[in-house]
Amino acid sequence: MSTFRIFGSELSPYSVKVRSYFRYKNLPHEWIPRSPAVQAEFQKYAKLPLVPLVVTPDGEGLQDSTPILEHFEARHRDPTIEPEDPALAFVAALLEEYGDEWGNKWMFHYRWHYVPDAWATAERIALQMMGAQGTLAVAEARAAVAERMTGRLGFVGSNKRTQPIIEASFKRALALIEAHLQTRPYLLGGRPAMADFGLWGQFYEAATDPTPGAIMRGSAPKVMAWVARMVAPKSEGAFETWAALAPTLTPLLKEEVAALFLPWSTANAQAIERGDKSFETTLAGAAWTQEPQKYHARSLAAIRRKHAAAKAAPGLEPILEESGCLPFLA
Ligand SMILES: N[C@@H](CCC(=O)N[C@@H](CS)C(=O)NCC(=O)O)C(=O)O
Repeated sequence: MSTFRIFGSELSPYSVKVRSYFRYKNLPHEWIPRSPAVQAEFQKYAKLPLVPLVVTPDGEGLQDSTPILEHFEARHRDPTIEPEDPALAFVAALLEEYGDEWGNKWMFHYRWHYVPDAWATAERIALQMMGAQGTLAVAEARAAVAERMTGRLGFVGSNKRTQPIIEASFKRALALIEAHLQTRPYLLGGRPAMADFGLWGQFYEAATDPTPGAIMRGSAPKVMAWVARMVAPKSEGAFETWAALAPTLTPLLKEEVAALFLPWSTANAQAIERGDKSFETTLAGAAWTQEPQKYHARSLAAIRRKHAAAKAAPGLEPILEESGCLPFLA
């Protein structure tokens, strides 16, 4: 098989997610850090100015990490990241979506809200982009990146009012996943699933940043081991059954996905439909306000389509009902 090219960044959760997937599937690939030196080549294939971009040996450009994983999963099944049980496969897709869309708020908030985190990350991005051009170019780029990215905090919904909700959610998810990973190497058992790739990208980035990294190292050794494992995941066994996973996975669905992520995503999509410039909602009893995020309305529609297709799967409705997810998906 010829080689795929992945244009990405070590600092981009969606890029490292796709790279880990390629490693797990043993798909031959070249990792190309995005920089001005590769910009012309990047633009030849990219429809959007976003990483990751996968270029196939036939010269097709693929973007958006979830469809990218689905594209390759349809063509290279073995080892599959999709559990045979369709109910579990939907839970994995829902957790991937939660990681991609809500987990990104933890990552982005900690990275650009706290000054040491912002400067550390801006330095790493500047080195990747401008390292070849010398110290002065790196220093200038670092300042520009820090200013641009801290200015974007509001886009993901990080502001004075939402800060406590985002930080409490990060710590809660971390504790729940820490409990869940006590007896298994991956979220659904002995091998990685869609859920691992989505959630891991965000935790991997958080682990490299000073503030959330310290929280993770201080409180979640199993999550840290999973973060390391997922850099180049290997199958260590079979997927578990829902019955085995439920005791420690239901709390994550209940307290995070149903209590925060799905109501947020629904309120966001409604605000876009109304054409509102900002929206307010209540998440688990706390007030949330932000300007709507366009992309997320599309991904909510996508997860609802996946739910409609999986609806008849034995055992799925009770899982979603018990956890409180169902009303947001129907
Ligand atoms: N939904 C997309 C998100 C991609 C994305 O937001 N990429 C960010 C980096 S994490 C990006 O390229 N931002 C533009 C930039 O940094 O210039 C995916 O899953 O691939």
